[in-house]
Amino acid sequence: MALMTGGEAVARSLAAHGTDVVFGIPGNHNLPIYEHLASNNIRHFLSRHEQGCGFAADGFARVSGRPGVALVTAGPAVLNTLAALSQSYADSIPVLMVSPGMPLRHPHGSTGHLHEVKDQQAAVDAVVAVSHRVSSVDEIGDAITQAFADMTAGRPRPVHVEIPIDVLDEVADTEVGLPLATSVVSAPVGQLKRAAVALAECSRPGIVVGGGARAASAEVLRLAEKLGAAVVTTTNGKGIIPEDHPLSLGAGAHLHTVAEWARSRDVLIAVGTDFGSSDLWNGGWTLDGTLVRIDIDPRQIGVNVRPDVSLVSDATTALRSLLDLLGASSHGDGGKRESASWVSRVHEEAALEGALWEHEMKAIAAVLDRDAIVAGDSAAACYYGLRANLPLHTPGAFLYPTGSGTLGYGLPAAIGAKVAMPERQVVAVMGDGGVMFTLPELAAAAAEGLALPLIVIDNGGYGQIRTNMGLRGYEPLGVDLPSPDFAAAGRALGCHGITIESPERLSEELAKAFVADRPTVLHVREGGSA
Ligand SMILES: Cc1ncc(C[n+]2csc(CCOP(=O)(O)OP(=O)(O)O)c2C)c(N)n1
Repeated sequence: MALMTGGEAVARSLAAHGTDVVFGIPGNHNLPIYEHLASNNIRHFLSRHEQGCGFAADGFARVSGRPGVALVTAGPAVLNTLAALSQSYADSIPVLMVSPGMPLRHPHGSTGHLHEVKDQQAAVDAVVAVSHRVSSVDEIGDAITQAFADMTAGRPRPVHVEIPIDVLDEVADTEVGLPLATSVVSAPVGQLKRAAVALAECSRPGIVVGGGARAASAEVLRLAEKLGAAVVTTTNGKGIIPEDHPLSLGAGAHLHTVAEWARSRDVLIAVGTDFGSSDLWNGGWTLDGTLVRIDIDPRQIGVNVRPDVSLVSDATTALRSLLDLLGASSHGDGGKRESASWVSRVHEEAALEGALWEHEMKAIAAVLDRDAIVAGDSAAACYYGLRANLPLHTPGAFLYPTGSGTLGYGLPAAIGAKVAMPERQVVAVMGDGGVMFTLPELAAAAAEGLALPLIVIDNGGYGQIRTNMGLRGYEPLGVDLPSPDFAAAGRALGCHGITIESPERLSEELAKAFVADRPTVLHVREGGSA
């Protein structure tokens, strides 16, 4: 026990859980927490809008495997984080948002208190897994401990801890929240044996992995090689096996050839994926074989596609058990030959779909390290171009707003990733529409001297929406945006800024940007030059 304010209890409890950086913006109400960040060795990264704090915490979590923390003030600041938290919820990313709330005895309704919201906690609770409002200094440690347990045991999802502003300043004799040991969920042996028998007896196995398999890449690869099974990943699973591996079908789960491949499997094993339409947007898959599904969340395991064998389990644990049960048996060679023909057909379809961005993809690929991290946005260049055409080789290497499709994600998520992994290449790729949602975050990255390239692929507006209006026979409305000079905008915000006229130049400038003293905006006109 020790005497401390609520603000100090928050900072000390975060530090006790390994938090060494928070993405935040200070305001009058959260100052009692700010007072204790430095003394607890917590670095403060100053974002330029609270949505940027949320996205950066998300990017940090995706590449580090540790929860990202956003620290904002009450009211409008909290509301500004909601689209980002909702994105993290959709993609099962562990993000903790810590915020003040109205005083303990604040009545609902309108009293004119600074940053008052009718019901702040209910607003946040609508988009996160759990929002907890503490009512005393004593509760703070436990609330932070519980928040980390929620994010790290079971399905990771965003959580919120709200501390009333009077509690932040109150002094009490209390304890710091310490981490809880959380156990790993594993499937019953009987179910594992059923799955192993199906795999041992099949002749055309296949594997699909989603974000829930990020920590199990070694096991996924071992199983694929043992079975000779090709592996397709969802967008969030991109890179779980190296995409130049002969058994990798890449991340184009929506492609027609992939749906055909999936249908022709006599056993398909799905790990940590929801079969969501934001991945399978061409109408989903029809499966004729046996579906073995591994998911840590019992509420998820039957969603969209009903499994024949369901393994509610942590992915690594279930895959290790299956590998043990399969023992030395292997029917890899025939499978590898069959898989090879699918791999080339899938690559052909992906290349056709991404043809418009072919030169940019090649120019980017030419200068990427094997462990490079790419943050995309809800832009056609990302979902048609780089998702299935830019090979990435490590789990969590592709940051993308899959489920919620929130524009503006790419840049702040890349910032969070670069803060987590300063030694790795990180690049953001965004459309000219989406980049305007979070462009000010460039100033935050510049202030920290991050060597972060931002490639803006400019088609003069909301390209995909323009296309969809055309398909419906509408006159274009609200989709044509006069292109700003993005290179100049970058320079005005403290970055380097370059207008790119050719793919060769993109490779050259990107290579320089990866080692520059600050971020670099690379403005590319869709199809080649600006
Ligand atoms: C926050 C948010 N608002 C609106 C949309 C709807 N939307 C989806 S794609 C798109 C156009 C994006 O334009 P751009 O980033 O330039 O990419 P492009 O479609 O041109 O490739 C819009 C407005 C969205 N996904 N997210």
